[in-house]
Amino acid sequence: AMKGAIFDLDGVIVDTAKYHYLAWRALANRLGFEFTEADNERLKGVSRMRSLQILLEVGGMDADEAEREQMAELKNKEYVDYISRLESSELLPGAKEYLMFLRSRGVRIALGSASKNAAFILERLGITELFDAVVDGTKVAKAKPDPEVFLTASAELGLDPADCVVFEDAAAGVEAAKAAGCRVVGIGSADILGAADQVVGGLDALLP
Ligand code: G16
Ligand code: MG
Repeated sequence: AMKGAIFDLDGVIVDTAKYHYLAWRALANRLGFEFTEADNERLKGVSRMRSLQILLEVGGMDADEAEREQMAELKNKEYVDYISRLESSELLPGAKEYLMFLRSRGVRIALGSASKNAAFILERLGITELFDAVVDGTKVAKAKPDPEVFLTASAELGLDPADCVVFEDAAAGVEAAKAAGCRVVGIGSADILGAADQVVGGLDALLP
């Protein structure tokens, strides 16, 4: 039975991908090239510095460490401007309801996100109190598909990974969860999330 539930943030609880996209596109334009929504698909679930590396590849650009740090900081400033205006109406359908449903059943709940802005986003959405543990990009060293984020989240819940279910929208996240020994529910399309144990369109589909 499911004793713990570990949720990815972007694409599972809230659609912050559109704000990541706007901020990355602004950076690309400033650097003198286009960055499309199709290009942005490659950044989902991927860490900030790895995202920048992909973006620079798209633009056929090279940058040294110091320049990359500066670019990432610029992008993040713009992204934080967007998410400062985030409202609870932007929660994905069924997200808050499903978290509350699981809590009512005694399931322990963790966040397992790559984002360094996760705690701030949970605050903006007013759902911080629904989580027993928050594991995000500030706490883990190795990005998904490495299992670290989900192993840490299970440990913080005091549970065995085998007793935890992970909810993920990115292929790298599904891979990470399987590697951690968790069950995985993919959120999105089975074409991309075929490695998951089950795939649903959104958390609303899991409500009783
Ligand atoms: C999210 C997004 C990624 C983003 C990453 C890091 O991950 O899906 O696109 O690059 O966080 O975000 P930040 O720049 O805020 O640290 P997740 O794991 O919540 O899907
Ligand atoms: Mg995600």
